[in-house]
Amino acid sequence: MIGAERPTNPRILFININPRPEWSRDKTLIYFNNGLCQVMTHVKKSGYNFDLLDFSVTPIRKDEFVEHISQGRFDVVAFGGMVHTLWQMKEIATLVKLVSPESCVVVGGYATMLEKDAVLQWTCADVAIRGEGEFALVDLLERMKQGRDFDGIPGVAYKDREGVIHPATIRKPDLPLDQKGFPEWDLFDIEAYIQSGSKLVSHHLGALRNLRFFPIITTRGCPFRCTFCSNNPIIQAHNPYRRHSPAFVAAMIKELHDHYSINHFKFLDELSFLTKSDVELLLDELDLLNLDVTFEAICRVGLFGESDLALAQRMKAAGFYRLFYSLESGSPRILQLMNKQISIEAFSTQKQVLDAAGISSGTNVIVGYPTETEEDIAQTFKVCRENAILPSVCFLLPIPGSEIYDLALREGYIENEQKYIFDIGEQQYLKINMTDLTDEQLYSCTVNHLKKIRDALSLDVPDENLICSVNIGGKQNGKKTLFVS
Ligand code: B12
Ligand code: SF4
Repeated sequence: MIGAERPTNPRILFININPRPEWSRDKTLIYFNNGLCQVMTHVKKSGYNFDLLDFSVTPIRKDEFVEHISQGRFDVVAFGGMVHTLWQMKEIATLVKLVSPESCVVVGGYATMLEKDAVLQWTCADVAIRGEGEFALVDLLERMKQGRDFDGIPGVAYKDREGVIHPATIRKPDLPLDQKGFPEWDLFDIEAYIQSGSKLVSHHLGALRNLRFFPIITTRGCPFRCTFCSNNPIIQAHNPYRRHSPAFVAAMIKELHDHYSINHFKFLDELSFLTKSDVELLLDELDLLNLDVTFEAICRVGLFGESDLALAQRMKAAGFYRLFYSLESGSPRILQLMNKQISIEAFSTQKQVLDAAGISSGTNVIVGYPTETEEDIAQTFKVCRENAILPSVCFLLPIPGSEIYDLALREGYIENEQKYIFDIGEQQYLKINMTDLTDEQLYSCTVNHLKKIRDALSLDVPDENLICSVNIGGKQNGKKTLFVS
């Protein structure tokens, strides 16, 4: 409990939630949690010891979890997650407080960005760390050692012993990114992640070679404000778009290559490259490394114009295998409503330039934007068909923080926020239909368009995988389970 007498060396347990509990290292893919790893790295560097329960690598039964908590007598139990994992965070917090009421439950990650201290109101968590967690958590541990409360620690909202919530605004970044250093990847069972990821990526990319895949973070934030994305002005003010220096990224790649034999890197950024100069500067560093590795990264439509073939070819030579850039819609009207700030012509040009350079393209489209008609949807898939690309598809899902979420609230699509958020599910499921079309019309017209593209491209994708390329589990409104039985 906050304010209680504190031990000089808090016993700390980190939990890595598996965002898709139905996924496991054997069945599909588990994604390395770079954010939590970064936090744990800093806590370790600051002189603290801790345990880790990694539900992604080792799913456990509820009774095993309860036993672990009751035996461990932890002073701090810390975990993070997206809004989409709030239901799991709630369940864990409830169990921990039940078994070990004196433990301080600390939560972090995107879920804490919810307004009105929702994460503290709606769960048994004691502390919500809002924004980057590395330094905030260490500040909190220091206060605990001193037996003091958490007032005034930037980004730390908490409940006091009386249950009164002390709010906090989102913490500003503490250091220039490079100064945070590399995550200590082997605080986790990194080999389990490499094995699991490589299997899926090989499947998608068509057995490249003895592939060893790992995701890396090279930037934070995104400067754009698409209306469906949770990147809003408040988050952006505290999580401005920043990039690691090219030298840092290259050194990180070399470290992962030399120590863990990683040879395929996925940049898991919101936006890996904003400008051509970002690309060029990284390529200069990668040229110096001269490693036999491949990459996938994220950019936006419009990065490569007609005159940029040479740059794309240079990227290909450096190992860039695939670039993701989202079209989202083929209807100029809908693109404008989305504030996407791209053009369809630029999408086509970029696809052609990358094709010519031998770089594969991945794109996403969103179906179900307010006012969208069957004609708009047809336009979207026409653009995809003409550009010979089978898109991944999301149905518009109002995510807290986004303009679309506010609209969905205002227009009564979301009646009970708490219930909606705990059951939010994923964008591959049609949850809220904000168009004038019926659910059936939206769904069937999407699938029909996808079938046509698949057939035109002679792709071997079963009907049931056209929207969800892999089974993401957790069916809409289905029963969700956090622990294994
Ligand atoms: C990897 C990833 C995933 C992985 C999960 C990885 C994992 N093991 O958790 C997978 C592929 C499963 C995934 C799925 C989805 N994702 Co995702 N994902 C990401 C991605 C690309 C990278 C995350 C990352 O590593 N960031 C870098 C690290 C350094 O930042 P961070 O995680 O925020 O961590 C910092 C702080 O948040 C905090 N912190 C984090 N954890 C903790 C824990 C503690 C204890 C503390 C104190 C602090 C703390 O400190 C960290 C260091 O500064 C982000 C985009 C991005 N680049 O952030 C999207 C992102 C997080 N995902 C997003 C979305 C929308 C989804 C999906 C809903 C998409 C869909 N299919 O519908 C699903 C939901 C899945 C589910 N069932 O929950 C949104 C978040 C929405 C939100 N507001 O919550 C993001 C921001 C992308 C976006 N711009 O839309 N995702
Ligand atoms: S959708 Fe992509 S480009 Fe748009 S704000 Fe979100 S991260 Fe940035």
